[in-house]
Amino acid sequence: MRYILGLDLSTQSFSSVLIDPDENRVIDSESVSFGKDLPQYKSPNGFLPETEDGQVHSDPRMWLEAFDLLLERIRAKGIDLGRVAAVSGAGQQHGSVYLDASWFDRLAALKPDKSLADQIAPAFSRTTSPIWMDSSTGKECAEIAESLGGDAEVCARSGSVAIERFTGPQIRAFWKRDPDAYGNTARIHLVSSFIASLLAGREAPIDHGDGAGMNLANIHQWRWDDDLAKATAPDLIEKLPPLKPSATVVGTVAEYFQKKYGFSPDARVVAFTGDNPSSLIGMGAGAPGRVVISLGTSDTLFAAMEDCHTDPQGFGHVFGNPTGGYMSLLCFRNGSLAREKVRDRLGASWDDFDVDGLSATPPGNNGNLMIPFFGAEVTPRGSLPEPVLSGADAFVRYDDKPAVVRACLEGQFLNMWLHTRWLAQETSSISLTGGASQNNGIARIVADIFGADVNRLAVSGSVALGGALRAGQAALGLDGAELAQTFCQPDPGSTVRPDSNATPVYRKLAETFRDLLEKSLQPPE
Ligand code: ADP
Ligand code: XUL
Repeated sequence: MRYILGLDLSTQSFSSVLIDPDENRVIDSESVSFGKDLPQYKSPNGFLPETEDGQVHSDPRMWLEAFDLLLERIRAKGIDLGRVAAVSGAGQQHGSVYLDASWFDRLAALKPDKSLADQIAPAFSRTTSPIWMDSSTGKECAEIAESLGGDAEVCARSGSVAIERFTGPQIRAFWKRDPDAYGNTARIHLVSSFIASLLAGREAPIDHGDGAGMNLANIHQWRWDDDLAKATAPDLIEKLPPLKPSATVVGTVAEYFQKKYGFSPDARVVAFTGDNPSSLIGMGAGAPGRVVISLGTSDTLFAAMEDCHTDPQGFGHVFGNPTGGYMSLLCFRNGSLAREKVRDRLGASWDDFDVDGLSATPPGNNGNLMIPFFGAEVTPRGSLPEPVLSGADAFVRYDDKPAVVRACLEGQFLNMWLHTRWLAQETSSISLTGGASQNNGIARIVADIFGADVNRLAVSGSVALGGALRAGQAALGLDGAELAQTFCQPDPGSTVRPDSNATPVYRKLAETFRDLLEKSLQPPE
């Protein structure tokens, strides 16, 4: 009997899924919540409080502690991790980890009688890690673009214009803010390649899926771009691990994990990727056709691309598809956390966002509209100190709960619909994933706004599942299409079909929403 393990180090949690590819079963799912399980890091949503200039960081020791805790929980359930034949996984995209020269020796000499955090933390040349929510690097983006001759050139090479949360601009900001600590940095990993390195006890590469989220890779030749690297920070390429295909086998599971958690010395580690590219595979959307909307901490929309084309407005991205070729991605920073803020401000519950709660108001919300951004947004790029509400007096005062709930959701998904037109991709069916995807009210609004069937998969946790499926393919030679057929089937009872009366209402409302957005949005902080 052999198992495959998939891991997911996302914004708010570190999760796992264990599958048996021969019996076609999910054996176990486990999760460590940073906020609930590791409160000592004072990061209720997985990150430290945002600074006034828009910096958002996480403590990488928290990730290490969560890694040990996650594996300990699986082991404590009596699951035999010695059966794991292959492992892969994903990290939240763009986040970066900064290590001094001692990292290489520490990595090779991990001892099972001590924790990962105790052994690795002394190697951090930057004690906190900037994550994807950081919007503090507008100046650095402009400098990188200028040095390349404009946004269009950065986008043509890297698949995206220079973007605040992308790793290159973040590295440049670090170099400018603390040149000594940058000089003391021997290796910069992404969250994904950092975890893969630990697991293998040796340096793991950055894969094409996550590497494209850095504004540093040439996505046509799949190599670090000299000009982009020079425009970012001195001597940068030597501080980066190599850029490799997502299917690269890094090695076998390190002795630390064998001794501590019972892994076999033969278990193979496949390069990790970003959470969105991993979810593409976990949703069975590796080949063009299925559009995925992920409703995690951020909301994202992504799909495998038939041809590599970029967003003329500069909000969307092209990443490597872990199965080869390319994928598109749009990220909306005001996802679940914005829904939670609206919910809490109204004293509401998720039931108010579900089908029954929404039944009190009609599609189009009697003209009540909301731009539901709290602070910075990335699609479109800009900022609002508070959401903008336009409509009836009681609504604008937050006194009409059902109307505010509907306006929040309609605003989020009208914004998503408007900014995904450049993909020019048929969306006859959409697969939803992420924490909020279980909410049928949200699924209904997505179906009606996009005019497409919406389904959910039978297996939840598509990011970790994507890791397991990729590991099965790359390390065990299993057939990707067969794995997807088995593990990525839509749950037949979950399909929500669009209401043909509602979609035309939303097409018209999208124009009004766009006007309000253009009038209201302020430049990035
Ligand atoms: P991430 O992978 O980014 O850490 P998840 O995909 O686990 O995030 O999603 C977590 C989010 O899901 C929570 O922040 C919460 O707001 C949201 N969520 C959970 N249940 C519901 C629900 N029934 N309706 C709406 N949102 C929900
Ligand atoms: C994608 C993005 C987020 C993170 C965290 O560009 O910034 O979706 O990957 O989930």
